[in-house]
Amino acid sequence: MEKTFIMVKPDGVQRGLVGEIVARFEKKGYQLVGAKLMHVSRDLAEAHYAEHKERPFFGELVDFITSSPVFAMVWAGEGVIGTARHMMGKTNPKEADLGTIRGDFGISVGMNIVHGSDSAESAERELSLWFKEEEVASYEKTLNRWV
Ligand code: RTP
Ligand code: MG
Repeated sequence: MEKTFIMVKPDGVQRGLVGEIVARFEKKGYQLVGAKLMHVSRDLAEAHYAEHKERPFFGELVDFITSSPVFAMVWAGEGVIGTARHMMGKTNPKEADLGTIRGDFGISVGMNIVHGSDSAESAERELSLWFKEEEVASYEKTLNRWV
């Protein structure tokens, strides 16, 4: 089953949006198979955002993601990587459609509430970075036949 890494960023946790975001993925029909509230080390933040190392906002991005706990999750289901990105909306909340997480709750690009893997390769890389094998559950979701 396809899996992706989704994270409620520090602004989302501080604003009490964890439940709202979990609910959106649950209601869509996806399956939660891993979750933890955690402080992010600088090493993990830098590894996670390695593709942006040369960008001018890299330092701020690492400062932000390590500033307060995040809620890291693994979601599973058909097409979950791409569909989760649609559900999150565009990177800049000012351009994100209403009805998406960033469009409904975000204002600035630096604090855009949620992260989601952007491809199968990113999902594989990020899941191995953030979750140990034993932290990801495998269980039958019997309602799967309805969605
Ligand atoms: P994310 O990785 O956090 O899910 O976001 P994304 O794929 O939609 O966007 P990405 O290009 O990977 O950028 C990562 C994060 O960097 C911050 N950013 N700031 N100041 C800026 O111009 C700028 N551009 C990007 C955003 O917080 C973005 O989520
Ligand atoms: Mg990204």
